[in-house]
Amino acid sequence: MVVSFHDVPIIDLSCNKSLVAELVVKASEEYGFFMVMNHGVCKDVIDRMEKEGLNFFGKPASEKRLAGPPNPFGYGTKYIGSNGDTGEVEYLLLNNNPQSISQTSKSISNNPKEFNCVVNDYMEAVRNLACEILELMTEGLHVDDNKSVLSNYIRDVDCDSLIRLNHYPPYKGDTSSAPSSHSDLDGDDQGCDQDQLRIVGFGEHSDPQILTLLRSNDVGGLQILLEDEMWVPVPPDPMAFCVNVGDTLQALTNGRFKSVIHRALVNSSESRMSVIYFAAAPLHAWISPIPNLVTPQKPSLYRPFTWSEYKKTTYSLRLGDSRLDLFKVQ
Ligand code: GA4
Repeated sequence: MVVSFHDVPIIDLSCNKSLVAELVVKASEEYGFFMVMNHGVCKDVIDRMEKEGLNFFGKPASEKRLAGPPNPFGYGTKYIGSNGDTGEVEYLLLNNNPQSISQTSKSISNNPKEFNCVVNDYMEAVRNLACEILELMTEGLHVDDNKSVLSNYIRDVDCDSLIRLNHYPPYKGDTSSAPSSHSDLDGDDQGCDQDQLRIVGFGEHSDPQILTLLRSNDVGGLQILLEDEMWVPVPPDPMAFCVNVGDTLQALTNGRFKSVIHRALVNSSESRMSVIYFAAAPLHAWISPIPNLVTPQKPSLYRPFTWSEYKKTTYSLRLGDSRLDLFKVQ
């Protein structure tokens, strides 16, 4: 079977802290993915961000194009990265620090000041949540007296984090041109609702950063790939955040956590919008495993690298390429 009903881990952050820390570690080891409930991010902050996204994507194409191209920030459609990847998606890539009213914000919103304020508030709230999750991970791994050993990377003022808004309009195109050559899309429809098409909105990949926090409206489409090559649909839940382990966290944990391969399929009747926060280290930061996770039995899997070096490699490759393998110790 290709796509299955399978429970993805859902963790209630309001439960007992040491239990939560254990669950977070277990999910990061087994799936590289989990959902969090009772996360403490204010509904108003989420709603304002969602509204800005809907306002923007609701504009005529000619107006949206004025906010592009997305290099490195701004509006893009269909083309993902610059090495030939495409998808049925339009998106906005936003800077970590939109304090100053950039040219991009001016072309995104009629009220760029308000837009920047909304993005700043969202960024701060999700950064705090990401720090809390990284600290739970350190606690659950029992590796370091300094509980901030991971969260310090993304708390740094120079961190290279970013926000991405993805919009998948209902797909009205020719579904007979579905990627039938992708054997993984050929299976039965289990796990997909009726409107879920086998058209790829955003192709399979892992995230290069440390941690990803994704929130979407109540339309499904996100799927994660399990180790046994099974695609598992993630149930849409606007109240939850989906958490992905990124490649950098896989390296920092010496391979103990797995960066999750995921993709997004499109829907025939409803549009899906997701807001994604990618928590990254500063460009100059060195990425090498937490010392306690390196032992004679488990020597370093990857050579040390800077985030800048990893990012450069990532952007020189295709979406679905496995880049971390290039950093393996021979
Ligand atoms: C995947 C995760 C983030 O969305 C992103 C993407 C980036 C882009 O869209 O420009 C990349 C992709 C992502 C990995 C490989 C390269 C770069 C597109 C692409 C083909 C913003 C990121 O950091 O890496």
